[in-house]
Amino acid sequence: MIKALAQIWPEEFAARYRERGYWTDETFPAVLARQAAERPDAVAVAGQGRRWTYGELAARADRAAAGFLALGLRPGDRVIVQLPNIPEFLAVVFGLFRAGLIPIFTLPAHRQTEIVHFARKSEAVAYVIADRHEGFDYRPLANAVRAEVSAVRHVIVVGEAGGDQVGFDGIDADPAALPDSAPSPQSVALVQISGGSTGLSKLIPRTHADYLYSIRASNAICGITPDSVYLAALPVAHNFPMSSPGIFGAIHAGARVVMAPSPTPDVAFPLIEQEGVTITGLVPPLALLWLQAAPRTKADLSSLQVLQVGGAKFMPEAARRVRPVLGCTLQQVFGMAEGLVNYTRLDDPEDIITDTQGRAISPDDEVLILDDAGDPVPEGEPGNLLTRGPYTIRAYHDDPAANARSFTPDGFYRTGDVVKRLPGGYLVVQGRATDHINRAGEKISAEEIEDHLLAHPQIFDAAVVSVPDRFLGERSCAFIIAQGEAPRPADLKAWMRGREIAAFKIPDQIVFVEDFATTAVGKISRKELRASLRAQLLEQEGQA
Ligand code: OOB
Repeated sequence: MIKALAQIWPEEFAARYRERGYWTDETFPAVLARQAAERPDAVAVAGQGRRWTYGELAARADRAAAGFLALGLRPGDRVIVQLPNIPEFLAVVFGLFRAGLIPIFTLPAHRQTEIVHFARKSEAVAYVIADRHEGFDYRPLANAVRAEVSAVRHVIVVGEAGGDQVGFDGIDADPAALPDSAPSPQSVALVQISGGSTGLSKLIPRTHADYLYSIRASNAICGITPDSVYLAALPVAHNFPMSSPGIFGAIHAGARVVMAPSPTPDVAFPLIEQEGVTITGLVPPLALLWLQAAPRTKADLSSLQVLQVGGAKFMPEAARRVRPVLGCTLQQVFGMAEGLVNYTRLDDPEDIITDTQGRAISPDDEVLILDDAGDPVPEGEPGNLLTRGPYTIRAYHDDPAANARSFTPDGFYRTGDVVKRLPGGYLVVQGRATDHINRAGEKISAEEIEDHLLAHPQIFDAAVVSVPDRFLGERSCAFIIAQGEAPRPADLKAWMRGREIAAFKIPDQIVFVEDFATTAVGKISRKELRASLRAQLLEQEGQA
């Protein structure tokens, strides 16, 4: 029996969200169909030498939808999508939406271990890849995934297919045969993956109604109009460049998406000039690179009106340089794939824009800031952020243990972030209570990496911690107690790569220690152990 994918709010909440106009009857397939009817000749997406109008994108998506169904996929089936920033991303995903199939969004950096986990957990029956990207061939990866998870029956390749894989162009079928699909607005449209602080990433089912509400509201806050040009610089499978307002916001507004093959200034700056890009989103390390490169570029960046920065804390000193150096408005974005997104508003006073991470999208986003005992902290004091609202999930897919940890009995999501609230509801991120490493916006679970390390025959115990890093924001450091002879750090890193995991999860730093003895007496938790090791390291490095 396939486990149903659902996301359910108590009826009193659902009724309120519908009444207040947050949840409507709009669904993803209808979004593209509407734009294709209203502005068939406007450019929807450009990139890698391709330029498709709304009419063309919708036609491609419809043919793909018919093709997916012709392969034998059935509405409600889940499909792993692992694609880089290419125009086909939109054709594939809107094709899946049109056919009633549910995309599971994974990152180009993910490898066999992660994809197998997502495929099993989502019970996926198909897997869409690009043939190659940044020197990596995804076709052998797909074969390896299929060999491990036999339920994955089809591999669809954008580009050249290998063996029994099918080319995306080849699944092109006559859309006349497509059923008039009208998914229920409260059904699951897509699955995002969690950054995850304990163990493996969890699946985040998002409904048409909740996700589209966050997108429409984000468009209003970010000033997206049909004249906007959104540069997709971060990997578009991430919630931030996908929906805040991202590529889906642009499509919803009839604006243009420009797919950047790389977010670095040498690639992105010429694209800004060529396409007249008006808005883009970056993680802080990339924003720093842009600030460094902008004064020396020959490219004309004057079309850029808004630079969004989010995914990790953007320091006020850097934030203050955005307007003078890039000549555009900074927008800080503090969000999470589980839901809640905060934005500074474009017309906020400069100090709010530079010193806070914004305020929630919706008047019905409930934000609690609690101490460890669960009591509200005084205004302006740091505390644990919990939230509930019209686009924040109530549960992960098929994970009772994680749900018990991450949600309160009355449905609040425990974000794991420590924030303080300023007047007007503006939040300042102070840190976090959970053990993950936020490496340039990529979230890494300490526990997941420790589990990999413990599988090494020469490792007795391991603790992975985050360490402040001038460029990455945070880097990962693995403290290791060897069993017998210690492996060489370079060999250990190579061995970790052999575990077939995303490269960003390989520890940046490895420190061998004799034992984990701490000043604390008796048995301490993993969390306390990690905190103590981090403190020791910072003291040694003179950073404490
Ligand atoms: C975004 O989503 P995720 O799911 O990759 O990560 C969420 C976590 C937050 O809980 C927080 O710990 C951190 O990322 N975070 C920030 C931040 N934005 C996200 N920490 C400090 N300052 C910020 N501005 O990262 C995400 C999703 C939608 C929009 C933007 C970011």
